[in-house]
Amino acid sequence: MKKILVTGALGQIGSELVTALRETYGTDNVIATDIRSTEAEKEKGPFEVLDVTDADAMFAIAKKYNVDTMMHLAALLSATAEKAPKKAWDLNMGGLVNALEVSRELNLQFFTPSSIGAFGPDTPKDNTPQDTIQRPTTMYGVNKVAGELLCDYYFHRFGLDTRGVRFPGLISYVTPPGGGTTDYAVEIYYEAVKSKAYTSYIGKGTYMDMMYMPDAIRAIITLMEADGSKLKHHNAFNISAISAAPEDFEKAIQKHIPEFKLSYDVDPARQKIADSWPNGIDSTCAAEEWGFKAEYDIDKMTKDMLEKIAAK
Ligand code: AKB
Repeated sequence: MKKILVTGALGQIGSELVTALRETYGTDNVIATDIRSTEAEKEKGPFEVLDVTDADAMFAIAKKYNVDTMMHLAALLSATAEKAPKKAWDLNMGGLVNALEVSRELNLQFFTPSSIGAFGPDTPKDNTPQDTIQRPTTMYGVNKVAGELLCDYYFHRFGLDTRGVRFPGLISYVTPPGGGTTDYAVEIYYEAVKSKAYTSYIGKGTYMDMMYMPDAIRAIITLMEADGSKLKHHNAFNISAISAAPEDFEKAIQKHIPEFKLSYDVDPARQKIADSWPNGIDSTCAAEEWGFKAEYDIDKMTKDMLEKIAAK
């Protein structure tokens, strides 16, 4: 990776990925794009407004900056996609096909994230294997499975160097997520600092995979830098760090804020999505093929989240 185009650069992953990539590869070698722009973003480094459904515009930007890598992040998350399934299909699949086509035409190394949302109710719930039954029941999941297959297709059919991971719910203090099912695990920290109480829309005992953003960013860069000849899988690597239910966050937060109170007001729509996802996935293939290892467990992450949010 020498010159990288990032779509969805102002989103939860993009905002931290762009910073990390610029630190590693140099500010001018990372072209941030998003559907909206701010003056502050333009001052930080190269930035272009890009609607990922506009293939010509995407091609023109990739060509203008002579990039050799595409990191395609722009997408609607699970809860939003469930409210607007057709829009999700158009954006998630249309954007992905455009990004793959631009990468094929310009021979770019390619990264896009899949998600634990690519699994469904028939998937083994615990220690979910890398290769297993998926059959998701959400539009987001359908998009993610189709995307995983499409990336594999471009690898096998065109020899494009496509790579990707299945992200758990990502937790960060920098940019809030929007429209996901796992967003409660970010909100809980902000509310713990602000009001020492949080009402969870996900019910007690609902386990999902979670990961602290520094582990997620390190995973992307490590996978992209990995020796391709050692990869048996290329796309959709399971990666996991923390399998947790709301009450696990409650306990971890109470170690720092003993008076913190968690209550529940379950949102049936998001609970249904959460119930269809695994409790925890097995990341052995990612560990074996490119050395993935998470550094943050729930306690280490909680300490850092609470300190950083309080400092904000
Ligand atoms: C969501 O909840 O939609 C995302 C995800 C797990 O892909 N955070």
